[in-house]
Amino acid sequence: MSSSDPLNTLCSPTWCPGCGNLAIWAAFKKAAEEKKWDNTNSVMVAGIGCHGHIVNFVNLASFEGLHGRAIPVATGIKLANHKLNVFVFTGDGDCLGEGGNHFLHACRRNHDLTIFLHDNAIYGLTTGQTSPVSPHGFLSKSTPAGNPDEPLRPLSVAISAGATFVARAFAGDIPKLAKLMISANDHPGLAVIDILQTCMTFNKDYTLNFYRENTYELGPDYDPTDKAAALQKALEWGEKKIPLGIIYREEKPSFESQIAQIKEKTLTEVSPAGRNLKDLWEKYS
Ligand SMILES: Cc1ncc(C[n+]2csc(CCOP(=O)(O)OP(=O)(O)O)c2C)c(N)n1
Ligand code: SF4
Repeated sequence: MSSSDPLNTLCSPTWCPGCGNLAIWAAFKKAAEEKKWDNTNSVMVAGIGCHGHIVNFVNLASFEGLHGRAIPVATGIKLANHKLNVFVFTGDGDCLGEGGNHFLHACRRNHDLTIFLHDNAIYGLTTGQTSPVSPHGFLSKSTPAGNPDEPLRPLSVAISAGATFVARAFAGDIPKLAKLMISANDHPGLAVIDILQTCMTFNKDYTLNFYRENTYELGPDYDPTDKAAALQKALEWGEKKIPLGIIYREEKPSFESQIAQIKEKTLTEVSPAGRNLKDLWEKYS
């Protein structure tokens, strides 16, 4: 890595060689350089998992929450200072397993967050267990006889819950992913990108070749504003049937734009001077 790059930290990535997180990291830095996302305007929030290590390799203000709790931390930060770009880096286990309830309600409320779902269809950090998006029959440490569950299609959940920018990307195409990250962040409201990434070490089904052979780009004749068609697209999965690109897009007021108390100023700009919190403190302590 180049030491002249202000987004680099002093420590280098510790992900396994060939891990898809390396490509997501490179795409995010490319987008950040182009859009000048820095410590004056942006913050990263991550969950616990291999994906969450990204906060250690980008020189931006960050917070790594508990497993499954990246989204509630991010909504708190966004409400405290809605002028910040708040980026959420979450895993398929983090976002759809323990954090599933938070994902649903963040989509429903249309919080102005940019969510990057590092989707390797496995629990990487805990050394390879089946996740909510692993395929039926998937062999792993936690399902040695084959996964009995059907996989969740996260983008269909996002659309039906109320997210207003819903897209999928393949981590292997860094320039395209960086461009999509910028579009997602430009969108006012909840933006989520399902980023298909490899876990070279534990997921031997969803390999680079699998993604290369089975994904396709949505063409110019696809209309991402048609919700029923988008829902159908979001449910597509299979041989040569995994769509990439913006699947759904809708203009709708974000949660933050509707809150009267933060219309004029961010909460961080409101001085606490003159407010006596002693009585409140005593009542509840
Ligand atoms: C509250 C809590 N529950 C469970 C764990 C154990 N745990 C840590 S990472 C992880 C799964 C990670 O999978 P994913 O979110 O898909 O991220 P990846 O490692 O694949 O990037 C689990 C279950 C934990 N640390 N804390
Ligand atoms: S275990 Fe998988 S997801 Fe984690 S760093 Fe290694 S390759 Fe990447």
